[in-house]
Amino acid sequence: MESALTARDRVGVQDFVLLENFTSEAAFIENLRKRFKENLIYTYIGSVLVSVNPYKELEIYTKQNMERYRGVSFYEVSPHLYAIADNSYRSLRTERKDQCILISGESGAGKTEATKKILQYYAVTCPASQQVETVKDRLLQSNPVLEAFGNAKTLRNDNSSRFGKYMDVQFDYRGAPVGGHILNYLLEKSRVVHQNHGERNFHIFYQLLEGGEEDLLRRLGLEKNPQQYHYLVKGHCARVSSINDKNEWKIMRRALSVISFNDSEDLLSIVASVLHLGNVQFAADEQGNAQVTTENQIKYLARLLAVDGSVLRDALIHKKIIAKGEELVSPLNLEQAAYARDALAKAIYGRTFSWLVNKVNKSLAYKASDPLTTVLGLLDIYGFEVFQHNSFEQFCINYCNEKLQQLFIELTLKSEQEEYESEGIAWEPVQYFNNKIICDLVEEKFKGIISILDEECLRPGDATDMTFLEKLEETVKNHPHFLTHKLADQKTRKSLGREEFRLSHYAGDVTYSVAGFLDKNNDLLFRNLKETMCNSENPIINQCFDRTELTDKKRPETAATQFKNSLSKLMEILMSKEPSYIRCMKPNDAKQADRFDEVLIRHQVKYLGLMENLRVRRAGFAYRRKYEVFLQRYKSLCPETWPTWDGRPYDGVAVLVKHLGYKPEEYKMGRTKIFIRFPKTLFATEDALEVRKQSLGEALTLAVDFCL
Ligand code: AOV
Ligand code: MG
Repeated sequence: MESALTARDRVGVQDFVLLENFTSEAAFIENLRKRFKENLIYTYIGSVLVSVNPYKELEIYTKQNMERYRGVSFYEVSPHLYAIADNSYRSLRTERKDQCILISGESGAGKTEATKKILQYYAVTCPASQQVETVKDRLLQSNPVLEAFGNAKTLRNDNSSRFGKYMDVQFDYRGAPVGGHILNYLLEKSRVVHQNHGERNFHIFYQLLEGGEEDLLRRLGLEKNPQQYHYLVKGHCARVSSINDKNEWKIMRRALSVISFNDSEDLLSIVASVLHLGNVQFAADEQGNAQVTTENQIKYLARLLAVDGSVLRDALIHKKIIAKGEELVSPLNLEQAAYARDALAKAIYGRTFSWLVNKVNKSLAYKASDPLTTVLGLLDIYGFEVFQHNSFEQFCINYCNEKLQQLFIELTLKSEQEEYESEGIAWEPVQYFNNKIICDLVEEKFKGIISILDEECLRPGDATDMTFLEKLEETVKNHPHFLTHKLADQKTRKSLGREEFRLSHYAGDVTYSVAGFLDKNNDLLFRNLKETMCNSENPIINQCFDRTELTDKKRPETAATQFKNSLSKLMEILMSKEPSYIRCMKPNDAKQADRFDEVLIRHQVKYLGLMENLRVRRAGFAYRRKYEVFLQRYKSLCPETWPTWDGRPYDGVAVLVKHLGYKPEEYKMGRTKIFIRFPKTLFATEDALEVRKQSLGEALTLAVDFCL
C-alpha cells in the first residue's frame, strides 16, 4: 500500500489550503499539474471547486459515482462537482435557504458542461414521482434546444454559449424538483449575419440543413448545402469535425417534443427565413436607389414569414419616418438596404430566441398547488474572451465577467469574515485586489463608458463611433484601466489603432475596436420593417413583434443599458442566495487532452484571483473542520476517544489534540469547529493515522481512501 506521504507526492493535495507554501504560485500550479496528470481535474480551495477541462471523457460521471456523493460529508470524498451539487442541495433541504452555484472561467473552460452535469446529478439523485420525472426530463431537455439556437462554434470553443443563462430549479417540500425558470442574457445577434474566419453561425442552421428531412427542406425552400447561404459562409467552416450536426438535429427534435412543443414548423420556418433573407440581393437603379434582384427569395420569405411579399420587398428598400404626424418615405441606397436586411435578420432571430426561452419557461412552470419551498440557481454565462478583433459583444461579455468577479470577491471575503465571527475567532485582515474600479469605469452614471455611449447614441446629428471614442478620451482619460492611441505613451502607442480603446480587465488587457458600437447599441429596426412583421400571420413572429412598439413614443433602452440593468438584477438575485463556486480553467488553447500549458494556466490562476482566494482562505488558518467530523476521522489515535467518545465532540477533540501534542499556537477551538494553523500539523496527524490503520488492519475502515 502506498503511504500517505508518497501518495501526496504523486497526486498533490486535494485542497490548496494544505499546500505548505501557500503563497507560492509555482507550488499552486505544480499541484494542479500533478493532479491533472493523474486525471484528477478537481481541487478545492476550501469550499470553492477549481476544475481543469480534461478535453476527454472521464469515468467520473457514472450513476455509481453520483451515489457515492449523495448525502456524504463534503470533505470525506474526493473533490467533485457532485460534492458541490450535493452540498448545496443539502443546505437547501436542511436550512431551507435558496442556493446558487456560480460557474465561471474563460471561454472553453467547461462551464456549460459543468452546469449540465450538475443538472444530471439532481435528475438522478433527487426524489422522484411520475410528475417529477416529467419536470426532470424537461429541465434536461431544455439544454439541447437552447444550445442549438444559442451556441455556436467560435475560435475558442466548438460549442460556445453566445448567450448568458441563469436557471432556477424549483423544489417542493420533499426536495423534489418540480419546476424551473430560465433568465437569458444578451444573445450575440450579430453572429446571424456575420462570422469571423474559422467561426460558424448558430448550430441550428447547420442542423436543419444537415438533418432536416427532404420533405421539410422542400417546404422551407432550402437546399442541403450550407455554401448556398451567404449567412453561413462568412467564417469558411460550415463543417466541424467535433460536431455531428445530423445527430444533434435528432437530439434537438426529440428535446423539442419533450418540452411539448407543437409549433415547430412555425419555428423552423423562421430559421429558414433568416437564411433566405441573407440571400436577398440588391442592385442600384439609375438614381442609385436599391432594387431587389432576387424575387425568388421574396417569394419564400412571404410564405415562411406569412407576410405580403410586395410589402416586404418595399420595406427592404425604403425607409419610413413619421414627422409631425406625417409619413415620409424615402428610398435606400445599396448600403442602406443591405443594412436594413441584416437588421431584420438579427431582429427576427434575436426575438425568436427570447420567445423560445419563454416557451421553455412555460413548459417548466410549476403547476401544482403545493407551495414551493426553495430554489437552486445555476449560472452559466459566456466566459471572458479576447480575440484578435474585439467589438461591442466582447465588451458586454467581459463586463459581465467583471461583475461576477466582483460578486465573488465580495461574497467570499464576507463569508470568511462571518465564519470567523460566528466561531468567535479574531479576523486578520487581508489585502486583495478589488475590481470595483473597472466595474465603475464601465457602468457609472454620467461618466461610465455605457453612459457616454448612450449619450452619443441619443445625440442627434453627427454622432459616430469616432466621436464616441473622442468623448471617452475626454471623460475618462486619467483612469488607470483605460487607454487609447492618443493617451498612450510612445512605446505602447504602436499597439493601439486610432479606432481602438483598451481596458485593463481583471483578467487581462483587451483592445476594443469602436467600429459598430453605436449601431449595435442603438439596435434599431426601420419602422416599415417593424410594421411588416407586426402584420405577420406566423404566430411566433406575431408574438415577437408587438404593435405597441409602433405607437410607443418613448425611445427603447439601448442594448448596453438593457444589459447593464439585467445584470444588476441578476446580482441582486445571486446576493439573495447562498452561493457556491466552481472556477473553471482550460489547460491549453488547442482543445486537446493531456496537455497542460503552464503559461495559460498561470494566466488563469492570476485573473481568477485563485492565489488571492487562497490567501483569504488561509488567513490565519489552513484547515478547519466541524468537531464531529474531525473526531470521527482521528479518534483512533487516542485511547480516550477510541473506539467511541460519549461526551460532547468539542471535549473529545480537546482531549484528542492534547494527546497528539498540538501546541497552543498551532490551533484554535471555535464554537463548532477546530481551526488548524499549519498544514504540517495536520499532515503529521494524517501520517499517524496511516500507521495506525496498518497496525489495526481491517478493523479500521474509513470513508476516506485518498490522501489529503
Ligand atoms: P464553456 O461553457 O466554459 O465555454 P464548455 O463547457 O462548452 O465551455 O466546454 C468546452 C468543451 O470542453 C466541451 O465541448 C467539451 O468538449 C470539453 N469539456 C468541458 N468540460 C469537460 C469535462 N468535464 N469532461 C470532458 N470534456 C469537457 V463559453 O460557453 O465558450 O464561455 O462562452
Ligand atoms: Mg458555455
